[in-house]
Amino acid sequence: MTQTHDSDDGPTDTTHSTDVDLEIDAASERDPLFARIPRRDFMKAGMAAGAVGAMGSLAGCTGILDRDGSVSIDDVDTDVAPGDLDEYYAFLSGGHSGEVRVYGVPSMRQLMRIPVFSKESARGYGYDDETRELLEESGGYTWGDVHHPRVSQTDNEYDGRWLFVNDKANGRLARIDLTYFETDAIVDLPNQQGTHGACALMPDTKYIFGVGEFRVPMPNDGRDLDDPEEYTSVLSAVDPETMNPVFDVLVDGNMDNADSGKDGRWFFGTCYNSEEAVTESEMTRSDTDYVQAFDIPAIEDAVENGDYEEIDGVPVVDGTKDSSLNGGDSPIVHYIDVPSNPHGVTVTPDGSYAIASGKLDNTCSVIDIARLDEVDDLTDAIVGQPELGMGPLHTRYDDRGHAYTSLFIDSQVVKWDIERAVDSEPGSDEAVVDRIDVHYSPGHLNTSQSYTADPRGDWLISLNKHSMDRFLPVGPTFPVNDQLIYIGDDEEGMQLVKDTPGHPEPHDATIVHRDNIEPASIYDPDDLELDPIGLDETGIEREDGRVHVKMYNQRNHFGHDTVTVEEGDEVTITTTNIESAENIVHSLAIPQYDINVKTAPQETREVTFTADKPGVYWMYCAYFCSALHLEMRSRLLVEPTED
Ligand code: RUQ
Ligand code: CUA
Ligand code: CA
Repeated sequence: MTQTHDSDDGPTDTTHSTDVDLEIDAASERDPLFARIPRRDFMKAGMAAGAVGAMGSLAGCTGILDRDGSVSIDDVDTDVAPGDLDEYYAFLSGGHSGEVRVYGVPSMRQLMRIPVFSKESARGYGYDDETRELLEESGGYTWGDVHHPRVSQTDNEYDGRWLFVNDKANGRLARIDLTYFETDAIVDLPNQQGTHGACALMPDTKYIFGVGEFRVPMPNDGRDLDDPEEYTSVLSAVDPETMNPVFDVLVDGNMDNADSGKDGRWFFGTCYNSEEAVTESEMTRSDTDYVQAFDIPAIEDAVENGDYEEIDGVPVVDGTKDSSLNGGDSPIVHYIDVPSNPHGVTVTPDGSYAIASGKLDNTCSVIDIARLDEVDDLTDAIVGQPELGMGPLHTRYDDRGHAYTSLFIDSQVVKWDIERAVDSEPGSDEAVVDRIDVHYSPGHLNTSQSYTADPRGDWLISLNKHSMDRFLPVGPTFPVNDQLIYIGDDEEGMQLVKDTPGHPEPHDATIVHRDNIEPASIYDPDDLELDPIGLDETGIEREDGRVHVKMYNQRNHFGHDTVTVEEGDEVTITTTNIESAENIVHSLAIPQYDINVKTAPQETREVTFTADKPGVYWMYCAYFCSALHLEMRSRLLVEPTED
């Protein structure tokens, strides 16, 4: 989604304007997407704003026209006092920074950053041998584009084991171990470029799915370069334990976002490029695109029966419309026509509906999952299509039957009643119960425990792409704005609680109750590959130009005061933090050798380098650990070779 705006535009607060035409003109100037929405939809948007304005005067409902974006938070206990802990973890994707960020909710304090696809010196990630190999063996790229963090579940409840994220840039999925809050596996999906959605099959995280957005030839080895009809897009299933690909499903069109049903059978994806086109104007030509509904057990049967072609080591099952596997009574992929270019799709907490957001259409489509087996015409499974506002992108849930949809163009979050949407006419806005302005242009939003069968319905984070006037200016690259909204009071309506500036660029978040996560505070050496180096196990071993330095580290020294090697030696240093007290982290930094390896208590890491620069190098601890932190240093002497 790109947006252009004139620098003197300022924020366009559409809900405060009474002149509908004016607000549309301002918005269409800012957003080329806007200009493409048919005029009738502009009128509908105007009408919708009017209708909600009227509703705002009803007793007990805070109208949007009263909102100025700085709602009083008197009634909401949002403060987490110094020394108090948050109730929730929020895992935010880091977009093209290649990392994941951990926030506390409701404080919105940033607690930790977890590097995934990019090196990060403070965590030593990409600097020790193991994490360097992880990055190298998964393609050797220096960055990734993380959009969608999903926490593993057992029985449709977050189980705190793993967090999975995608790399849209290089077609990868990664796994973060939530005991240690660190990346422990990355898989490069062989037949997929532009892995967008990252989701798991529920209720028990049987597979992780990479959702292939970019259509490319398969294999993408130089064939069919300019032959777009030969390009393909696949859904890739990965085993969460081994992180190995299990199967791919070839689809018509492409895939964008996705979500799982709750009972292990259905998996849903959106497709905005049913045109199978390569330009933006062609991709928006058709009036309809699809929601794809994958019947996972039927796909597993096809794999079992050998109904696949193996490409790049992965069984690829043909799920295109013309496939014989889609011919009979139980197709493996259902293609449900929905209005042009849908974006997000999520399944309601009770597993009844898959709700796809319209993006170019002002509605969401509510698909009754049980009807997929019953209807002849799949569009008959669409049982509701509420009019919500302009640019609906993503939808999440509370515990009271409401859905919350982000409106990119209207810069709002709209709250609506799911059953009321089913009961009302398609295109009516009767289901809307509340709207709130956000600042500005929300992509994703998320609510506490939203992907589970049991959302909490108290907090919502709106992840806004633009922040215009919300923060002190910091030059032409603006922070994004992650806003915290309290949704726990249906009478008062949604209340904006906090603005949180963010580094580019979170897309999505998963908000998990702290009871569902059990992080370790020191390492269990049994969980690590390397054997620890204890107090009596230091040593320097030398064999054929290879030097192995074994040393521990603790307050305030390393296991060797001096390490002497020869120019050209290949040196491996194994270092164990032998502290048993929590929170005492050390690092091994070696100047001019580009090394900074972190070790937390009971952690062992290894780093290998060629000692190609003769001289004296002060190996030191870069992690502030104690009063004698500065003194925690030893010499690496690299003796010049004699000619
Ligand atoms: S998708 S908001 Cu990955 Cu909506 Cu970005
Ligand atoms: Cu150890 Cu600073
Ligand atoms: Ca399209």
